[in-house]
Amino acid sequence: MPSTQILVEFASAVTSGSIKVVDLTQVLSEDTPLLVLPDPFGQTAAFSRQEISRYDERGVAWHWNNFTVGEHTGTHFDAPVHWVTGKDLDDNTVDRVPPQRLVAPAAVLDFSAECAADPDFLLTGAHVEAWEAEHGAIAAGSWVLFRSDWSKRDPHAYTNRRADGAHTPGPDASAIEALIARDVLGFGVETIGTDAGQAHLLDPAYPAHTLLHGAGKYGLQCLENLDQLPATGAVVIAAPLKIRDGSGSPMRALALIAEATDD
Ligand code: 23J
Ligand code: MN
Repeated sequence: MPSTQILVEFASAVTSGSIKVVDLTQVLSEDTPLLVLPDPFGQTAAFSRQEISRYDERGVAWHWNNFTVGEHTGTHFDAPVHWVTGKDLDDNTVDRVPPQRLVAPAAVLDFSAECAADPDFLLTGAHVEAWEAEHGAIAAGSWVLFRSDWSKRDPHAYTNRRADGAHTPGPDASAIEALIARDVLGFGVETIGTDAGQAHLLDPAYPAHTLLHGAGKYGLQCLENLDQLPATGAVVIAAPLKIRDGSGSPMRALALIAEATDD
């Protein structure tokens, strides 16, 4: 049974640094890379801000801004209502994610070497099984985070757009089916979408969005610092803004990890 002692120990471990807090969040700015969909589809808005005052006649002692941003710009959370397959599910919007689900364990699948060798690398169900053979079964209710090291790329190589669209790694349908079979909480990536850049060519098109959201699962995109996380044992805090009926939201995503000790 949990006792108050667990939280006392937890709080002192965070304070002392024996539990480390890793920031998984990109800086959100006018320079944040954007998903670009082909014509004639609508586009997500870049981050922009409008100054209200800066210690001046508009506000002598205070500085503040308004800002504009897409629900799916920068490090963000995808709710099931984002995709047509999740549109009729209960509690499918960001404001209705149960708060208990905003804190969850993470399995980190490192396929960065494969992604370096092939920008169109597709994670499959066989890759998920191979990872489990080494690290153990993925627990129900976990985030599955796909480490591609994409967040280490410069902005041009990050979006990796060519005439035929973006070339970035992602899962195929078999990988997402494996995760749904394990009843994961959702799937998180370093790239702009939970789907690969060429995922419109897969069957079904956009398998991560189509299958995950149809199963009531969540997505996380544009994560950073996954290379600082252990394969298992991290706890992720990923909390979207509580936008009424929102399909997604920029957020601050954090991971808690136990620092290695000598014992
Ligand atoms: C809309 C349409 C296609 C995609 C996306 C959004 C995303 O990646 C997203 O941010 O959810 S692939
Ligand atoms: Mn999204």
